[in-house]
Amino acid sequence: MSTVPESHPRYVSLKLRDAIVAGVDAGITSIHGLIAHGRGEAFDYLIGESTQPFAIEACRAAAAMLVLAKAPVVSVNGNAAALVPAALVDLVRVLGAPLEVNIFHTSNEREHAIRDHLIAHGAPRVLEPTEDAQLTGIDSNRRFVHPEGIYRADVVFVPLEDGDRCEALRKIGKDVITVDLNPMSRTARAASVTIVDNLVRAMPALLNELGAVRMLPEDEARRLLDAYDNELVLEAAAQRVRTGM
Ligand code: PTJ
Repeated sequence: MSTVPESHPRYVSLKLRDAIVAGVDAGITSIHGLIAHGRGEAFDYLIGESTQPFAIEACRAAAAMLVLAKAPVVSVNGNAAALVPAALVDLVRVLGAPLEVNIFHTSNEREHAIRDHLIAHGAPRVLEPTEDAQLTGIDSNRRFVHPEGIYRADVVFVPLEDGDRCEALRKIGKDVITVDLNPMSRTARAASVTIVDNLVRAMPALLNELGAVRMLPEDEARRLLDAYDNELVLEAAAQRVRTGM
């Protein structure tokens, strides 16, 4: 681990790098995850490294979607597991939903390591991919899912998604909530709700909105979700990237 002093102006960003590097060292995060993180950093820098109103709006809609879901599931890859394991566990505890390990870069060892890491953080139930249930329209390792998780889910929360699977999940009728710092990515555009924010800030914001939305009557949560427009949110995020406003 680096010995970055707290007074360093890039302290938080450097600590996040440490977390991703530690994930790679622990066999949780793919080496490619370092590159993905760097892409995220660049966009985070452009949006001002803070949670913007368009992200809060998306978190509120995501909370409504999760509260209204019949069978929600939280899909976890190597980057998410390294950055926010405890918050992912908090989320599934509130929802009574399973966590499901689902990674792009094929590795059984890494799947088990992610599962064990989540369990060590208190996860009540962690599903792993199976060959019994496969998603259609996707060729990567991400097609292998669990019959009681992603396969039967109506809403999939999947931070740092890849565009292919997001599109495939939407095509088979599932709603997808993603967290992606790039508002122009294929995932961001294909998802039902896109939270354009760093995952480490998006998780507490989502949990906060979930606390409030859970208290609403069902029809109010539905109204909130119906009024949400992901295209407008992405437009606001893209404008922030382009202009800083
Ligand atoms: O563990 P695996 O095998 O499933 O691999 C996971 C990664 C993330 C390596 C894989 O899904 C991948 O290659 O992702 P991409 O296609 O590089 O996309 C990553 C997206 O996430 C990019 O649009 C980044 O801007 C964004 N991103 C990176 N870090 C963060 C982020 N978005 C939110 N919060 C972050 N911390």
